[in-house]
Amino acid sequence: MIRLFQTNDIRSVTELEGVWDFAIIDQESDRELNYTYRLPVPGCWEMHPNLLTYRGKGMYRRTIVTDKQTALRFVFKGASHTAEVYFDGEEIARHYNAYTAFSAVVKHVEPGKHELRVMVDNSFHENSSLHVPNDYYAYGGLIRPVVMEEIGGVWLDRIRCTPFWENGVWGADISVTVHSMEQTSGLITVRGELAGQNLELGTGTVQQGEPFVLSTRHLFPEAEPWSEHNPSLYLLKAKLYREGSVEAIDDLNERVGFRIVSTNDGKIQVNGTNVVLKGFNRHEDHPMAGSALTLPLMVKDMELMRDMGANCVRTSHYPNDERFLDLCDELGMLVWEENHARGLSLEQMRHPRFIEQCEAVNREMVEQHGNHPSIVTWGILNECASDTEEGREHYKRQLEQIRELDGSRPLTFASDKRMRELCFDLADILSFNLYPQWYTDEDPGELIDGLREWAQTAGGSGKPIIMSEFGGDGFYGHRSPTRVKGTEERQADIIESNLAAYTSRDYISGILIWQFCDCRVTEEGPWPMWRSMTRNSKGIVDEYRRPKLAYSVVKHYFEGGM
Ligand code: ADA
Repeated sequence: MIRLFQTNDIRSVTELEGVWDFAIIDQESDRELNYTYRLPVPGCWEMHPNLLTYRGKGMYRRTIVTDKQTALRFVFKGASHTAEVYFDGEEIARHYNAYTAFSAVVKHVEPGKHELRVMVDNSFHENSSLHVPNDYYAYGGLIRPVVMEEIGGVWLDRIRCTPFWENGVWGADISVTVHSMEQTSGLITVRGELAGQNLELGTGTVQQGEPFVLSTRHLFPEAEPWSEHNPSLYLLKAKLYREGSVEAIDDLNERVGFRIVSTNDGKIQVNGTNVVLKGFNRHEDHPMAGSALTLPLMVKDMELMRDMGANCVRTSHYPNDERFLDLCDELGMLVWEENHARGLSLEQMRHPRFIEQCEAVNREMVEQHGNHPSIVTWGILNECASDTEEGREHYKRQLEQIRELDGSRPLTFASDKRMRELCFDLADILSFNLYPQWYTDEDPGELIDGLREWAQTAGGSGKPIIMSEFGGDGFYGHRSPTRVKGTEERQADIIESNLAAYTSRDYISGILIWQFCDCRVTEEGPWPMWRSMTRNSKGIVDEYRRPKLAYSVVKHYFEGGM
């Protein structure tokens, strides 16, 4: 399934879901060995018994059949993590980063059979600055849907809809990006439909190769707002016409909601009402699926989080599958979505590709996910070198980039730097990753009171505060009256003392537990030495989603209201 709503009524769209041929690429010769495997797409190759820990390159292959001359656009929602795409042997796309989509167009496709091959690499190669050995697993494969679309000479690439509230009426800034592959420029018109209104989205002349953007502003007096408790969604339908023609030649649907997010007086507001985010950090990980969670598994995660009373999820530490974000939109789950970077040292941030790779993921994240009303904040660079002047330059540059791409959401980053933090003045929300009672013996309440006071003088005055990570390991089934570290009892104690402290402090606008479920970590680097069972076991449910003792503690505090 591509999305939880229909993305097109006119354009022919086929999900290339199925079992594809797969060959390991030999490290020495850099050529594919025999296609001995048949792997599911979407999927992670680690789910195959021979590839449980395979790190390297692999080639996916399948046949495409067309019965007419056409142009094809392939959309890869997620290839983990470096990809090259070949159509009939010709390279048509390259992409880095597992967690954002990319596409490629083949202009002339003759009727008949064609070969689509995708090289995927999950090795920590020298050009990879963000996928590095880490406290989560870098799986291999086509982990998200692959889509094939038939397009004409002119086509709609994307729609962006940014809602606003002005003089007591809802409105939206809508922009549509059109592409042309035709040699002659042509006049086109885009018309749309949203919230029961017909819209003129603009007219203009498109030129070959240059993306053409039409921007308009509309009011929707009848629109119902989207909120946590009443997540009203609307289909925004856009249709593309050639000048003088009554038949649309292409179309694109997006699903949007009317809501605004602000920060004021140390609080976060959705539609002007203060909200407290309570929920989880979540990795896309499951022993039976890797990072390619199926829709039922996503729904299960959502049900468990909601059962505990959560209203928020942080997509730690990368942009998530669109279908999960669609679910959040439908259920009124508030989302902190963040770019892809976890715990990079200054030295790692000096990687020659770091700036370019971060900028790409930031742009793709905002362009691809900007229409989800559930996303209330964008985050960047979890626990990177924000305590150095050089690191600060990166935070500044990236926050500016995202603000330019989307001025409608507050920005944040999760810091573990305590009083060494140098970047709080750059963000709209202050987010603290602290692990009192686990990595230290500190009292959670006293710790955050002290840091809050300090932050007022360090660029954070008047800004909302989120406890973005806290928790401790609890090994599922390891119970003992000693309550030593690692037991489920001790984990429940740690969660309890943290939640008691944070829920009783009015100035806290967000409480996000590390983490929802246990996750696999990489065997490379120091991780297996630091993480028993090569797993981060701070989940409130284990990797199979079995609740630990802390589950009922969380439910008690989150459901108790705050
Ligand atoms: C960090 C980090 C998480 C995880 C966590 C932990 O704060 O952001 O990815 O590594 O600590 O378990 O220690």
